[in-house]
Amino acid sequence: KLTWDAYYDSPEIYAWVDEITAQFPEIITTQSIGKSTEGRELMLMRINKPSDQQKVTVFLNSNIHAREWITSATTTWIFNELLTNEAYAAELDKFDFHYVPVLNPDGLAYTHNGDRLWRKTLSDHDSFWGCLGVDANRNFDKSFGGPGASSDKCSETYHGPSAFSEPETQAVRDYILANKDAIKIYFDVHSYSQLVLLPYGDTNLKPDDYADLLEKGLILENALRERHGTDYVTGTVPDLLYLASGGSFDWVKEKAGVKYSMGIELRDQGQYGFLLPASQIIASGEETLDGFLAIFNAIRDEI
Ligand code: 0X9
Ligand code: ZN
Ligand code: ZN
Repeated sequence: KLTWDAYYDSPEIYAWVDEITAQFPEIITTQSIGKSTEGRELMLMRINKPSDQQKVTVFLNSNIHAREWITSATTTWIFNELLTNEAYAAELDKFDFHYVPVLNPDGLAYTHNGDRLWRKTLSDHDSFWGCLGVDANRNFDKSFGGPGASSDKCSETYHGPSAFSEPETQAVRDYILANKDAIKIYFDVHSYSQLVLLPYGDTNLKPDDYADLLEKGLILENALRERHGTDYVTGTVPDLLYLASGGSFDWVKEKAGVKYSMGIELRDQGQYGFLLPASQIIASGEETLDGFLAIFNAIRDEI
């Protein structure tokens, strides 16, 4: 039972998915989009409420990086709230959601029972030193192996032996390519630093439609700040962090053609970092839901 006053591993998160799906069978369907290296299900929720209105489809994934526990905590809170709080009923008439709560369940399990600060997947690519895992957010086929990724199998940012070497990134690729005409918005949820991340990550060049992305990113930033005064900053990955090739939202924008393809780095700014107290989950959920609804509606108004 998720109570959002603690952090959970994928079995508890998937139990919540099953429970809420049973509660709203006419709105939610679930499907497996693949299996992780260790055989865990990569579960996707489709939230599709029958409605007369023109819907905009949003794809969102969290916990691509294992140690970023606040990401699945925040997104499960958000979808639980959207589904159970009547105040948001009208929002479900406007948006369909394709949601992967845990993209890296092997890594997440390892952060619960082995190394709390593990980031990568747990695939075995025959490292001489026995190092495991690939940084799934360096494994997408956009500037694969370029700046900000490592060829060292023991590195935290190891890009993998080839683009899409990981079953977790293959699953996202295949699902998005199969649904790319429907999907209008893609969000990759990370922590920490309180940033709205815009493409690209692999180059200092900005996309041609960067002004549109920046305008929407600022809408998210400002709506999020209103709830609890939490300060976020909006910009491209290299402007705010560093160059990072092979990232998910770069591939989704450039190769799948999803215009509004971006990321967010949730709380905090480094005081607790990845070890953010669970007492902040609900506030993170509240402010991030406000921000997401503001940006989703702004994009929908434009489409
Ligand atoms: O380095 C990353 O993958 C992300 N930061 S984190 O501290 N959560 O690891 C930034 C996202 C970069 N996104 C793309 N390059 N598309
Ligand atoms: Zn991350
Ligand atoms: Zn609050």
